[in-house]
Amino acid sequence: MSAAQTHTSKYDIVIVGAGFAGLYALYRFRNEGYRVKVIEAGNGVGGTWFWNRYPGARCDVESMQYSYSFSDEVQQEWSWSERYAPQGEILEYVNFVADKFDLKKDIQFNTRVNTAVFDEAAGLWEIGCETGETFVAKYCLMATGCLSVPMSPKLDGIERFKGELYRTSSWPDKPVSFEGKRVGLIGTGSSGIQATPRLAAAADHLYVFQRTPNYSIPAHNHELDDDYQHDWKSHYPERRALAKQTRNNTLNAAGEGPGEGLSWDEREAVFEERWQFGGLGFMYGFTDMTSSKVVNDHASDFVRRKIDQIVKDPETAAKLKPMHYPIGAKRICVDTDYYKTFNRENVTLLDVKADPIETVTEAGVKLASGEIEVDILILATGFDAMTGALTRINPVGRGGQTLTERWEDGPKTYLGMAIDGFPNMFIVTGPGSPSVFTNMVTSVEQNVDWVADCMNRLETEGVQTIEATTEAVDDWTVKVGELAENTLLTGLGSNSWYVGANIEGKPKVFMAYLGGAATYSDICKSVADDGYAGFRLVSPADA
Ligand code: N01
Repeated sequence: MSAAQTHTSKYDIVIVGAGFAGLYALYRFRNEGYRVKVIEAGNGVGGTWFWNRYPGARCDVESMQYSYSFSDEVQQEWSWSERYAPQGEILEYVNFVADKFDLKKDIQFNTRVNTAVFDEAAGLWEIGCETGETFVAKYCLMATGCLSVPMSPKLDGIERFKGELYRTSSWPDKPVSFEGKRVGLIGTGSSGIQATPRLAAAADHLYVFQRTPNYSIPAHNHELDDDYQHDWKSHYPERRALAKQTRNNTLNAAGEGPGEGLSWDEREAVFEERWQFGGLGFMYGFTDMTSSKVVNDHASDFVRRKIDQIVKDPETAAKLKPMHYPIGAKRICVDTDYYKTFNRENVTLLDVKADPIETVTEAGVKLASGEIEVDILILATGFDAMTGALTRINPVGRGGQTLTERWEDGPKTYLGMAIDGFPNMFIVTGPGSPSVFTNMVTSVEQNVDWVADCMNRLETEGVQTIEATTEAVDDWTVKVGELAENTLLTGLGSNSWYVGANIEGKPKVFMAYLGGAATYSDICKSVADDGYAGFRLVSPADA
């Protein structure tokens, strides 16, 4: 091992991850005068947008909103080309921000963090990397993302496959040619649904292996004209402020009332209007979309009827219709021409629940009914969501307790940001925060600002450690669970990554706070205003 590899460096804060969260945290903390280091596994910034380069990858939050608000200069200088930004443009955007503020000089790329140990005597975190390097800091900020660790699907024989094998979640940084090729795609979540039309257009034949059909709403994506952008840019401060008062940090014309008391025709009109407008806003038509079975059944049925109208072959349409879970219980998808793609001659939908995958062979995929030969196999099989990146590092806290021990029954946090037994460690948009139910960029800024304000106060007051109390963590976890229990997102529809159902052995716990982003932000603020209620602050004199 070289001298450089065994090197130990000391900082005020080590940030793990250089996605949207890590970059903003670096900007904010460095501006506050802290010595900061960001450690990133990839060879560039962007996190999820760095790795997920698959054909068709784009955001499902509108571009004018899925962007940083902390710098008006950035807001004014950057121009988005489409209503929903493609992956490549978001990657350009994060690089633009990183270069503008000269952030890359404090990021160590190509370095995967694999350990984090709290040294109780010194009151410091020791962050270990696969390179052998150790970074020591008073504070550790986990900006590791909610959907950053690909899950490994159980696919017998996958190592035998002799063709090209790709994962949407770690797509190569080079063009992949589909011309004249038979392509197999396993998985029909957001990634698979976005990739399908693009693959179908480029390949000789596309086989879509679907285990569970998903509800997908048209994006109605389009180019953004200058007037529209100008209008946003001249109203950014008030629009950002309004967005922060919503449940999901997004201005999406949320319906103000419940749908349950309305007539079928009245609800139908709202669904139709939202289908025509496109995007995730379909789920915000009524305040009881995910709590009223009547309203949810109607919305689910509405999408199924749309599938019947779009897909010409009734048998294919029947396979594409989600029948056994409420809309929203799995994250809904936003697509461009997904259902229509199944009208193409060169696309075959295979229902692998009815006709299961037995094994992957050298030449393709063997179903119970026979072998499908493909030249390229693509896994769009999802992530170990919300907790995967943290449990892989498996921080060791006070008394040698590991995170996986503390989270044996599922993730437990205070505000999604702190864990008892893990002093001076914060998570950005961790489990127990609204995170994936919101515009993530705004949620990231809110969490980072809260942590930065907290650290400033601790430093001013000479506090050595801050640690969530077990009582606060337990109470918050109960609250998160209760909010989810009052919806249709658990129980019947709980076969989703929201509850860890896609990972064998993972505790089945709903992992996001459903009280809404605005309420969450108010709670965070009052915790701080109350002198960090629910946290134990220790100064050298108390030790
Ligand atoms: O992953 P998923 P994803 N055999 O877990 C199937 C965000 N995102 O990468 O449902 C056969 O949703 C699995 O089947 P089933 C967004 O939050 C956002 O698509 O378990 N199939 C499912 O169909 C999203 O929700 C954007 O029965 C297998 C699929 O693989 C999240 O990331 C774009 C299988 C996995 O779907 C995850 O989306 C992309 C097996 N052995 C992603 N194992 C946008 O911004 C798994 N599957 C638009």
